[in-house]
Amino acid sequence: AFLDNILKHPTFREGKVTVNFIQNEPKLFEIVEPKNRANKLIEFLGEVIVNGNPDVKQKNVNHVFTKPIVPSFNRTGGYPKGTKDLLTELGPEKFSSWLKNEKQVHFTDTTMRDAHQSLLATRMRTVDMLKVAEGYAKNHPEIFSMEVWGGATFDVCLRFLQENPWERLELLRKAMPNVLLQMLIRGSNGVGYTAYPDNLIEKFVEKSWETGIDVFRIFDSLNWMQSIAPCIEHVRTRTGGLAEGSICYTGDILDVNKTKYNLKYYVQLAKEIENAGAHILGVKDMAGLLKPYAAFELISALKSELKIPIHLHTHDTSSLQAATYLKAIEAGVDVVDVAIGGLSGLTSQPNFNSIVEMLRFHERAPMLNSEKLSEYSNYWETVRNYYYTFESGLKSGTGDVFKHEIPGGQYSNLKGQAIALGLEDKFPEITKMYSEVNQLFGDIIKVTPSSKVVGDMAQFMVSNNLTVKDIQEKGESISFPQSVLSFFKGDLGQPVGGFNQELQKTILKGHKPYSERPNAHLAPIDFEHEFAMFRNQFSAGMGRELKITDFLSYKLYPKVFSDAYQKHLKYGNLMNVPTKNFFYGMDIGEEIMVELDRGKSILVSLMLKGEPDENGNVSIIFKVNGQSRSVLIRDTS
Ligand code: 3PY
Ligand code: ZN
Repeated sequence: AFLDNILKHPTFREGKVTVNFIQNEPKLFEIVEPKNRANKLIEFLGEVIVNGNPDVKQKNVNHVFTKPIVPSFNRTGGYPKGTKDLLTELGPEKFSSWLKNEKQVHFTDTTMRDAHQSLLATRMRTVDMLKVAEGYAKNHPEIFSMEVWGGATFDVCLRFLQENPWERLELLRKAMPNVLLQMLIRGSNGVGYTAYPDNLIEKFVEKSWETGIDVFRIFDSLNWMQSIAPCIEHVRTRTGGLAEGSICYTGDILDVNKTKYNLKYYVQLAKEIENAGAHILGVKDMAGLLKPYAAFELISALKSELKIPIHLHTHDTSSLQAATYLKAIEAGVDVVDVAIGGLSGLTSQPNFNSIVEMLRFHERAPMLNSEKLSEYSNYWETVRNYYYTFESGLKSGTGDVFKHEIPGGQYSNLKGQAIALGLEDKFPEITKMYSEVNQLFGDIIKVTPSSKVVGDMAQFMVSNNLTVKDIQEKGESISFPQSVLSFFKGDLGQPVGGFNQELQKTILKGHKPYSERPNAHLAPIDFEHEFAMFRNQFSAGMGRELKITDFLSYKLYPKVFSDAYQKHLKYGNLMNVPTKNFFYGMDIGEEIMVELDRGKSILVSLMLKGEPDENGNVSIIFKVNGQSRSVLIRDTS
């Protein structure tokens, strides 16, 4: 193992060894006990069986799981040509013109990103996506794009699922080589909640493209061009993909009393995005506030003022948004975002299957196999059942969204947080406070991360029994949440119309705000040097050598990455553990097959679970490939 440490060491590999190498590198003497992967796996399963998965707050022991049926597809034949092939053939500029000239309306399927981010707190695991990815791409090559990455998925993969988000993307790319893969990127905030150095975002975009992303939906949480434009430029210069610069929609353009975000404002912003070099304009209605008649006006205006195609995104929180799509389609929208039936509706996107039916016999009807779409809806409906613990509890659409304006993706999280803090009964109060905070802040665009600031403030006020008046009158004596301080300092950029300056003073208490791009304050990354240090710090690897993409994960989420790394050392790769067992453990007598490495699977069954001994340790006996193995787990529950 010592020799192995030397051979794996970056200094050795780069041939830069000096006479003091061994003396100067104490890490070489750290001999990690080579723990067999099967042992690591049963250690993990034992832990979940005894103490539960810490991410699962409520487990229903009587929950019934049924096996999802994977729709049939041609396993041996090749992939029919799709939009990815077309992009390769035409390049981004010509592709954009092709899209604009299409008569039929096109679709982005958000099932593997926004749908579960909005309904199931982003917990969908790669293993459940991979079961249907190939078949879906073969059965539905007419789809414009599959949104599979970015937004909150990056963080959640590492933080809660013990998955490598880059590996997810790589595998999905392999399974769906013919259709465009799409991601959501928060401008200068990347896939995080704060600003990062420009060259980090640039490298991130480059590696995302190399790993599999074709369409980059770029937005800024305050609609700030200074954050959107550089990201469009990264896509144009570092990739061969499509830059979809996006406007975030809030308010109501039909309301003549609301003058801040009116039609003129959106058209102007859209033109700036087009001028910055976007290949497509995204209209990102993150809270589902774009009503049908407003959609007709907005899309008509954008279609006549812009040369690039328009891609509309919404959330069906109010249950009205199918009508919005109908009017947008009549107004000439080029692409709309939908989620497959079983994961659609409410805070997710409108129902793909139903929208296809809505358009049947219409002149812009898509060419899609609706029978097959139904089979996929059934698959996802059954899979969804495995994630019951992450459901938000929302049962019907709500017209209140037009008042509180909470983005779909935040709604389920906020509800979950309220439950965790024992504030469930105060949820209506929190949503009301959310809208009051928004007004107090000057009516800002609310989408990750600015929406988190408003949410944090609303929760803070409700839990401390504070009113807006209290903030205005006694704000000097209140210490505000960190995200609120940071926002008023300028860390997320500048809101439309600037900050409420009086409130800014009260909140910052003498700290000076700034109005330049937050990234301008951040030192660029020295990739060569820092990547070498990173490899040194995490020298045991993750069953493989660490790559530049791991380094990017680390730079975006240092603590989350370090924790995931530690867990990986302890438990190994958990990506292929079936979802039921990953979240809820195993039943006595249950037998599962887990792929440890490509092509290498083991059969694990749970034989016996003992009672805690006097030290609180529980003995668990498994059968692994027919041989008994036991683990001792401390009961900390
Ligand atoms: C995200 O930023 O993750 C979003 O989905 C915003 O709507
Ligand atoms: Zn969304």
